[in-house]
Amino acid sequence: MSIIERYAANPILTKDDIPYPVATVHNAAVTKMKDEYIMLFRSHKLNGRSIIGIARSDDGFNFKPGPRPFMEPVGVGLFSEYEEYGVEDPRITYIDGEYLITYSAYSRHGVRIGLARTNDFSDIERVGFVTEADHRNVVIFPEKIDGMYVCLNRPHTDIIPWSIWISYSPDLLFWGRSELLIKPLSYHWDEMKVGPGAPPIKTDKGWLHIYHGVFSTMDGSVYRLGVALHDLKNPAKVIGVADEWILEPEKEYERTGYVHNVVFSCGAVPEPDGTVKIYWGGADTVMCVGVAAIADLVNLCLEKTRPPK
Ligand code: BMA
Repeated sequence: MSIIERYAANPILTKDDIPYPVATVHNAAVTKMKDEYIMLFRSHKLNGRSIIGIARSDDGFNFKPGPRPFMEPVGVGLFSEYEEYGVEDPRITYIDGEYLITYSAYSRHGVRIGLARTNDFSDIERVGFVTEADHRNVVIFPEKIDGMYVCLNRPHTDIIPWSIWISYSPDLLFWGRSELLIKPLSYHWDEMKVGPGAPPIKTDKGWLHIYHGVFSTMDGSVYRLGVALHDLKNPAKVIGVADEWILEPEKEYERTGYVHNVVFSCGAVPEPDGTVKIYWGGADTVMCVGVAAIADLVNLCLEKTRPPK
């Protein structure tokens, strides 16, 4: 039996549900605003560049998309220069009464991370860029720790396999004190690269972090999901990284599509009953959801571990 139970009616959102022309619906951030689930999903437009749409749900499974895109590259100022090729893979963190949205901004200068904020998912304010080029997958912790904002991120480098780092900020704009926490492990399912997935979830045993890992095969790359647990007071301390993946492309909607053999998560919603709804893009084409017991994921990090780096 799988540690994540796939929702029987997956995929939960596809291009056919969207009232404007898109080729894909994937890699969505999901959060709860009062009793409503809000999903920000990535779509390829028909020119191959990405935008972000919004969908809402009462139960976390049945989502109704909004009539128009939520975020598109803006045409003015610094943002126009750095978002020219599209906005991708959002993450949402609710902290101090507002929702922070991090996203990958692509341009002729590479990929970097933009930060936006909203109180209500109708008005959105772009705050700034929080990295230079060659960073993706920034997830912000839902609490400040010792007065600092904390994030996990993933710089690109030719020197080592792409790894998960931690950084701190007093004001959300300036980030530093960076340290490498989790590296791909040779001859392992995540040996090619790892990257933060969903923003970390607070549990009594530590911060639970769902990440993605990539393995290269003769048939292309396979994207899977894994879990790690970070110390509550000092998240730079990795308590355990599970040796086994928690989800791999198995279903047709994960194995075939825009990019084959991909499950990629940007969001998970913990529920009061001790479960977590995990959202993932299938084959960069559709959105899917599954449910896991938080305790099972935590135990996997504690009981079957591999070295973090
Ligand atoms: C990564 C990113 C993700 C995508 C994945 C699989 O490099 O581009 O957005 O889901 O590849 O194609």
